[in-house]
Amino acid sequence: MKKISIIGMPMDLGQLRRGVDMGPSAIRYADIVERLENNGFHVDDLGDVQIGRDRLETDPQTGIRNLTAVVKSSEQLMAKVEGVMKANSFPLILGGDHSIAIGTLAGVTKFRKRLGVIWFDAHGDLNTPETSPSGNIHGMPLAASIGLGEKKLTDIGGFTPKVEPENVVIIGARSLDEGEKNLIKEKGIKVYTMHEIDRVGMSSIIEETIAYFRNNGVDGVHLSFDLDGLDPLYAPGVGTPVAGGVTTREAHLAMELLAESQMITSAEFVEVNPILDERNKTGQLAVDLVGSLFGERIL
Ligand code: 4U7
Ligand code: MN
Ligand code: MN
Ligand code: MN
Repeated sequence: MKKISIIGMPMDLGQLRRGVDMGPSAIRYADIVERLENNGFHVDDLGDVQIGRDRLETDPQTGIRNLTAVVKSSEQLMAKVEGVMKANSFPLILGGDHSIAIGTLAGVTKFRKRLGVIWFDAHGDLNTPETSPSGNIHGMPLAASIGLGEKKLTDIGGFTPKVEPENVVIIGARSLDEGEKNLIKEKGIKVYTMHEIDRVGMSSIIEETIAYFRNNGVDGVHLSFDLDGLDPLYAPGVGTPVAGGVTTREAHLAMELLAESQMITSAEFVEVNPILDERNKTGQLAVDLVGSLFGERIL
């Protein structure tokens, strides 16, 4: 039987809104374990990574917030993910803000030479301390993972980069900072903005993404799913909502096609903030999408 290991990462240090540390609880409350068991998986919930609470630091040189605590917590997540990978189980990480992806990818890429990454998000998360308008690390994890920005973030686990820019596909983008736009062009990162989703449809985009990864010869694909990729109508419980996003059905279709491809080898669902949510709508949607990613079908 296929095994899935759930790791809760209740980190809120990558941004300024409290409450995203309750994301893992909200997702568990929506019965993620039962949902996956009903799909025929053996599920191990490994509990939460302990997060240091020293959140008041802003580096005067770089403007980065809570760097020390984020680095420490990311190393712990990396170690847990490594353990799961070693046991040949599927790592499913529940956030927490998107800064957790730095630790997830550090753990996953100890076992992958050429990892593909799908970054489902309204944002690019490609800021470096130089380009960041906020100093918030949750806007930097994709940059850090391709080796750009603060060394303490890029070098977690003792190696960098974790992922090559040509093996990254961003889906759902509609809020990119100037520095991020420049980086996307400079590094040739594949981005499907909302414009492309509207024009050609989600199914073509996922099919193209799958073909792109196959052609690149990746040895696994990580899905980093920021709930703010969805329109705030469907996912109101996020810290940085942007109007004009992906619909619930488009997101399900994406998950269903990825399930069919059997390409996804690790995943994380991030930025669920139950304090900002409406009766756990966003936590429930995360679990519904996990269901589709792991093979649930309407009929
Ligand atoms: B998330 C932002 F400036 N780009 O860097 C920044 F608009 O993980 C937002 O995608 C980042 O939710 C959003 O602070 C990070 C801002
Ligand atoms: Mn994000
Ligand atoms: Mn986002
Ligand atoms: Mn956000």
